[in-house]
Amino acid sequence: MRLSPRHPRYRSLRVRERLAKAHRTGVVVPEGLIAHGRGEAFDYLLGERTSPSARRAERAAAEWLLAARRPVVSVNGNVAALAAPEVARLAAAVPGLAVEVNLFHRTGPRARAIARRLEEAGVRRVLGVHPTARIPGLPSDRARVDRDGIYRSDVCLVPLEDGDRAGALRAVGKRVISIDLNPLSRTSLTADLPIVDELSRALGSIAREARRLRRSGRKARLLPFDADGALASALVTIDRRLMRAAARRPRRARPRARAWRPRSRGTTGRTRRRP
Ligand code: PTJ
Repeated sequence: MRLSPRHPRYRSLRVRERLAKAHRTGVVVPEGLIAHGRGEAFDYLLGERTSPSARRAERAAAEWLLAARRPVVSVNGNVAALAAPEVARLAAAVPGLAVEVNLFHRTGPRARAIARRLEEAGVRRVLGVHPTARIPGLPSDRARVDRDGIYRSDVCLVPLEDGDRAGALRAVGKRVISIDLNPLSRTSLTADLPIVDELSRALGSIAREARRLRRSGRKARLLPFDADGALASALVTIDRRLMRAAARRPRRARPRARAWRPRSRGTTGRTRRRP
């Protein structure tokens, strides 16, 4: 199907098209399409732009990744399909950032296809295709990780994560940065630094902030972050937007009600009996 750039939802339709194609090539699982729909709904409610609070979280995330001894970004099918170039740019902006494939619905061919996609986008070394260690306390395939990547990392960036793994990573002492448009998801509630923003916007912004910080020459630090405040702020943004939309409703043009007239006898062929 040819999409017109004049369509009001052109960008969103293009993204969907990209995901559907990635599903056909085996990079994205059907569950990933559903997850995207949920993300889209929250992005709609958040105004489809990065809020000032999300921007602050992205700045803090850049600082954490630069201050980390062994930072890592975890990549699943949706992330590879939607933002492989942004992952490559982030890896270039944060020296030592490991890029690791980590899948909930894991198969060898999928892991290899995702790694290929990342390499084509410019990532030099992709970990996680042949997992060499396990995160304890996780029953899913998400537990299978690379010893040189997630296993030894101190700061993990986990976009579009599930709550169980975010919890398991924290339980083994890692600092978890999440990217998830749903401020009520278990991942957002569990992460040390939840970023409530769309994936490509968030990754792009973290890379920009990391470059800026490096240029400034200031030493990056693992500063405390108010996770509850960031989530509350996202909920307030949604609440305000809904309240504003509700207040606008009565001013919308409504079709004028037509005055009721009894049907003439001729139209239906039925006559009404008088009592
Ligand atoms: O590729 P796999 O096998 O590892 O599977 C990946 C999925 C995404 C299917 C798996 O991780 C999953 O089931 O995720 P969940 O539990 O549905 O969580 C995904 C979260 O990401 C949801 O809370 C969505 O709101 C959010 N989300 C979806 N798309 C975006 C997003 N957040 C930011 N940007 C998006 N584009």
